[in-house]
Amino acid sequence: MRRVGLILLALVISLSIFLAFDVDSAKAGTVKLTYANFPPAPTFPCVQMERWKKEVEKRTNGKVQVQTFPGGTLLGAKNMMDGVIAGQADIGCLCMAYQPGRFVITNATSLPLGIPNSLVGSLVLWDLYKKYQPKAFAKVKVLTMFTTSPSSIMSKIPIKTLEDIKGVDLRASGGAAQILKAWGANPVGMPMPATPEALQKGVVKGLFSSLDVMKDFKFAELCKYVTLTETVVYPFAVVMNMDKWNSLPKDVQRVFEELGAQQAAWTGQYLDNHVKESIEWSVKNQGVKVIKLSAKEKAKWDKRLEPITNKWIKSAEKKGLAGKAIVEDIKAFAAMYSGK
Ligand code: 3IO
Repeated sequence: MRRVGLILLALVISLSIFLAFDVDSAKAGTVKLTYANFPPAPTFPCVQMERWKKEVEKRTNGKVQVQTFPGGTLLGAKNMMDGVIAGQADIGCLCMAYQPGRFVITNATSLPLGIPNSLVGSLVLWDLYKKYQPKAFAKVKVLTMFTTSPSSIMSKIPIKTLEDIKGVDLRASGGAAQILKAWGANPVGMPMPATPEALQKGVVKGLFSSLDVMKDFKFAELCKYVTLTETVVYPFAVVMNMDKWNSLPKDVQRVFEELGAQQAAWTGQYLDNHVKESIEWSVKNQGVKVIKLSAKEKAKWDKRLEPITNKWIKSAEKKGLAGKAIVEDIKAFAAMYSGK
């Protein structure tokens, strides 16, 4: 008799465990995703990540839950793409300028072609990606792309002329580094999160990037001068592990697809506004001086950039890419989105 009681008790316990699990998995159908990012949480790539997370959780009625990892806590600037391919994170945000040889087509957006702001840059980059479907992304699902606003020089010393910039160590990556070289600076390549220490230690005298970082990385505390060159953007991509993508329910895939262009536009608009705030804060709170090149000086700086695009076209065509068409498309898309 006692034995039967024990067996019954065991049955009841296993049944309730079974039911508890069942409730759990019914509430589930829940998809949990990890999203890795390389710079610190307050910077724009992470602000757009949080916006995407919120939007996805809302549009899927909580069916998808995204756990975000800012500050390189899951994957860093240079292993982002391979880490996502390997499944160390489900989703990752990367700056393509850090691997210029790997992302040749999309990095063409950092040629000096006159992209005027982050919104236009982001829409142009997304269209370029859609049109050319670069092989570099064959192993991942691309969720969105966006660019910074055009780069300017932030430095510890005032730079007003080509004589001033000659031989100066300035941090930049990818296409932006080529621009600095043409102006006669000495470009030093490293991802953005390594830059605060390089500035602190005096390894570089400044950097060449989008001006949001004056505030978000507090570079305004060290770099008291901005030379407003507003030349070339840095392109970014948000990629997802392909197996993970294929495992998603169709309705979730639809939400992600729909967000691709919308997220590019949102990020562009956010950054354009944020760059304005950052400059204002730098001038008002940090006493930063903003230097505008004289028209005569600007013409000299621009002239130095003229060979860059043709050189890029030749080298792209040697690799079997439609170099000229890519450049023409970037110019045409940029003109269209600028309302020209
Ligand atoms: C950038 C990268 C990480 C966080 C904020 C940022 N603002 C502009 C960039 C561009 C970039 O990747 C770079 O290295 O200049």
